[in-house]
Amino acid sequence: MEGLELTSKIMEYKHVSAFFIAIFIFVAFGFVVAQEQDQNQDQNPSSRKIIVFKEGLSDADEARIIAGSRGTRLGRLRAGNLSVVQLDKAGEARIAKYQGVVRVEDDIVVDALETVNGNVQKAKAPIVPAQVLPWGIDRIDADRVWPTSETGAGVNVGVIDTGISISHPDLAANVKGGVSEVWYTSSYNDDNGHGSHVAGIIGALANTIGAVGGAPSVNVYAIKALDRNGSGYLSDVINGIDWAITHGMTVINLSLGTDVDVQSFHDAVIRAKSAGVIVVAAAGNSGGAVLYPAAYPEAIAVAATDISNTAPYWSSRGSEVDLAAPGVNVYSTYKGTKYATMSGTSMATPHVAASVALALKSASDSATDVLGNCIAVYDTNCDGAWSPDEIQYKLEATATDLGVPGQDDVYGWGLVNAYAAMQ
Ligand SMILES: [Ca+2]
Ligand SMILES: [Ca+2]
Ligand SMILES: [Ca+2]
Repeated sequence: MEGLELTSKIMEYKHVSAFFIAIFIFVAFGFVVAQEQDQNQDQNPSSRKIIVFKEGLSDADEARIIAGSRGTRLGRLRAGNLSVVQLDKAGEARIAKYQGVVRVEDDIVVDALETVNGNVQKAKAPIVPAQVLPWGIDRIDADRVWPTSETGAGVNVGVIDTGISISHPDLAANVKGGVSEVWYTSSYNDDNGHGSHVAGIIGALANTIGAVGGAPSVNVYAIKALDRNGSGYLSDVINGIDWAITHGMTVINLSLGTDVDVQSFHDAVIRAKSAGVIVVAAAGNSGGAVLYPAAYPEAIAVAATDISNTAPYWSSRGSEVDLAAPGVNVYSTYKGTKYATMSGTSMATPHVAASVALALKSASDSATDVLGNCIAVYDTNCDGAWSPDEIQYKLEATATDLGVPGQDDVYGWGLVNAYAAMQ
């Protein structure tokens, strides 16, 4: 019995120590598990997704799918079947399995495309400089169009950007409206400067001060989709494109881009072109591949040139480049009442947008042969109106060829010429 008792005491002792060892292992293992979970959470943060629902899905069904994926809807886009939803990795996998979900895409960040060497006037007391003809406007021969009394009046150009200064004496009269798609403000006033610079290249006023745009009587609309740092969510840019479609824009200027190809972005550009909106976009400043949306075939992709008609090393290149335009040391309006000299394919793009605005006012070359067939070179359906394809072809056919003869990866069809496009 004693032996047994002893054994039992040893057993008891063993039990106790096993108990403590077990607790130790449990605690230690639990700590490791907790650490792993933390790491997983760091690796799988919840992120913004664009959810493309099936057309015609009810609000209740969409809400049920989002709730079932433990997501949070941050907003529904103007294209009603698109929503921005905050999801973690598990939710992302779950939502993609619903039959009512067509696609799950990243709500990536897109950037304004000015280069870093912008020379921004920082004068506190706004000086009012006498009007100069910026070299780029001179180079595309926009100034030769104005005496024919074509200055872009009545053409609506949407600038999808950081907003436009509503207080600028060289812009305000042409800014006819707009919208903010960014989360922190309902004002389309420019809190960065990039959008005002782009807007001025298109439509700064022909008066006695500052700069003058390529189409100085155009109607400019501020579609704010980029924030004060010049970046924005793709969902806001898509919303801006859809605003442009439903608010009568004829041209949209996209001096922004990303190297990520997102189907919903492409679809928005396709929607715009199908609605008759001419989409002009910056090729990019990497010197490498053309960015999106410029790389989409439905957009006019614009590369940059300098004062000696040479593309800077940073102007992106590829078969998608359609046209070149001045984009180095471009003087234009800026935030508040300022002016700035900036560089980038961001600056080249609005030179083309202005040329489009002028060319839209050119007369149709509609003509028929004796059999009644349309033989127009530009108005190829002889309907007396300009479609996006017709205008693009007209600008390309009348551009000044640069670089390798004919279309090339650096200059596309060449340097845009607004005056030649009017003939
Ligand atoms: Ca002016
Ligand atoms: Ca036509
Ligand atoms: Ca060429």
